[in-house]
Amino acid sequence: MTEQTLAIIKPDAVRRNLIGEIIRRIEAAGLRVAAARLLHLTKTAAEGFYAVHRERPFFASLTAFMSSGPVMVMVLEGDGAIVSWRTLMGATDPAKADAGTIRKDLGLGVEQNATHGSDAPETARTEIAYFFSALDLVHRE
Ligand code: 3AN
Repeated sequence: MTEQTLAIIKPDAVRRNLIGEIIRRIEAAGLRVAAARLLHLTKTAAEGFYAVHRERPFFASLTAFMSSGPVMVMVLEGDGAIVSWRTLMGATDPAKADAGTIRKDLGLGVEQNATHGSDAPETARTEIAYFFSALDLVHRE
């Protein structure tokens, strides 16, 4: 089933000039970029995005990191895009991620782990709407 998911190239990866390398992997896996934007989140915008993690001990540090430099937010589209993108990223902790995944190859640690991806259809809808309006999305064959 064709799905959409939200992907973020996090500040650690943008800082290391890895935007192209990450999009290369996305396209090589058969996922299509349906919308993309480079932006620098404010601390408040990062807190809004990660609101479900508000009570977690790493919330302050995570939102400070996510607002520390530009991020690239994207909508990815394709068959089973949510799981495909999470598989391509690998486990949250790069040390535990499978060989060949983005986080294993490019992640620096559990916080600076290069990318974000929605974990379920409902989350994907909410996260896409946080950054994009319907008019921003292109439909591709
Ligand atoms: P995922 O992004 O793999 O779905 P979540 O939802 O558990 O992982 O965590 C959201 C984000 O919070 C992660 N991408 C990671 O950057 C950060 N994070 C998770 N666990 C920790 C931790 N123990 N310390 C610091 N940051 C963390």
